[in-house]
Amino acid sequence: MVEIENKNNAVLNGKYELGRQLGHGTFAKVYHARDLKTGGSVAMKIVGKEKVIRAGMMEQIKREICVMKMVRHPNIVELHEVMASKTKVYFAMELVKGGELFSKIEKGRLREDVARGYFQQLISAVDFCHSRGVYHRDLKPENLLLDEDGNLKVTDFGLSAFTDHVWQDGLLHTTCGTPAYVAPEVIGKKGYDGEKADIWSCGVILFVLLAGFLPFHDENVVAMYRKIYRGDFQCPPWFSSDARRLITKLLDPNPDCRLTISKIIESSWFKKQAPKSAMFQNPDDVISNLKCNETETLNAFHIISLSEGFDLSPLFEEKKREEKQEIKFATTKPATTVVAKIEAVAKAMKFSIKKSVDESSLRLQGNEIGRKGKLAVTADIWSVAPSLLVVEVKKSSGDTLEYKQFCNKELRPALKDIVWTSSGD
Ligand code: ISQ
Repeated sequence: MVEIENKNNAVLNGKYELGRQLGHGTFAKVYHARDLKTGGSVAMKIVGKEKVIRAGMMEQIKREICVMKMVRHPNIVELHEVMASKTKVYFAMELVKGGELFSKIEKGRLREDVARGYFQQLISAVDFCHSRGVYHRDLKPENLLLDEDGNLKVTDFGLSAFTDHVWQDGLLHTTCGTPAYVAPEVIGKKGYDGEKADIWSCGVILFVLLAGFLPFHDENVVAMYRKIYRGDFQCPPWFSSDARRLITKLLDPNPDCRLTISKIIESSWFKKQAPKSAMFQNPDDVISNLKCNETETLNAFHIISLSEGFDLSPLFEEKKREEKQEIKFATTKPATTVVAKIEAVAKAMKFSIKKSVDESSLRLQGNEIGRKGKLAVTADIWSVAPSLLVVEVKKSSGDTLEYKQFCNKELRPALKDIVWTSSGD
């Protein structure tokens, strides 16, 4: 095999013509390549050989690569061929053209149904590989790609020895700077079960899809490790109770108590039908990114501010709240009263209503086609203290002006009586 040093149009093994670079990690680079015989395109991953020695793992990794060369699954990037020179290993893989799933998250968290669609595809891929004795051990955003139809494709299954985490000297080096997706027992290096470690990473991925930020984060890496070890994270208020329950069981620091794949598949959150839209890239999939201080659970400051009535958020949030066009208020009334009030408005306006099973979320949709299609509005209700609920109403589709009119003329007057104010006005 002739050594290739990143030269465009260089021919590899007389078979693949290398093109432009698609991406890179610290040790691996991925290039576009053309199969000279078929004319087809592939993604060529090139890894330096000296980086891949992982104590005691080589035989298993070789076996896993053999399996990956033989199997096909719609949510797994196909491994066509593995070649090696004296110093490098070359993986010819299916070319996936839709980019990384996580470039979507940079724009904002995903709607719960859209996140579910991706998570179902992720679990399908993970289950398929696990049932064949192949583990990923390094599931993270860079490994989740989208094809042209918006389907999820997991890459690097069975290639954990070729990733950026290198164990050569017995220590875990996370050269990409964050162990954010790595299970506590992997960090602890006590010897771990690849299946359980992958499930943990799936839990982190699901959290990020739904939240738009990491469950375990700290500027200080030691503090982040501590949070991972303790399973110390908080779900933001917009997570449904089913999603919360599932994530809490996935991010159990004790691998023996962590949910198995069959239990994930049985869970009520997972089982809900994925809508067609989950399969397509659609700007409505993304809920605008919120800054860190807004994404946290409400603090005393927020509650005091809410106690002044409609929409009086802390000063530093005022502009953003105006931009988001949301209604947010606190109420001491029970959730059934809030739901009944919102339902009454929807019925009077001939809007259709969909409620989550636990009635913590309502989606109202107008039946008239407005300037930007039908107006759809979501109301989320959650408890912040005993007998204190927060209600958040947002436009999910349609025209902003029509939404504002709906809020000001219909919704606000109907909710006025249940808004809690500390002054009692
Ligand atoms: C396939 N297609 C595009 C990019 C890729 C990156 C890594 C692995 C496989 C890939």
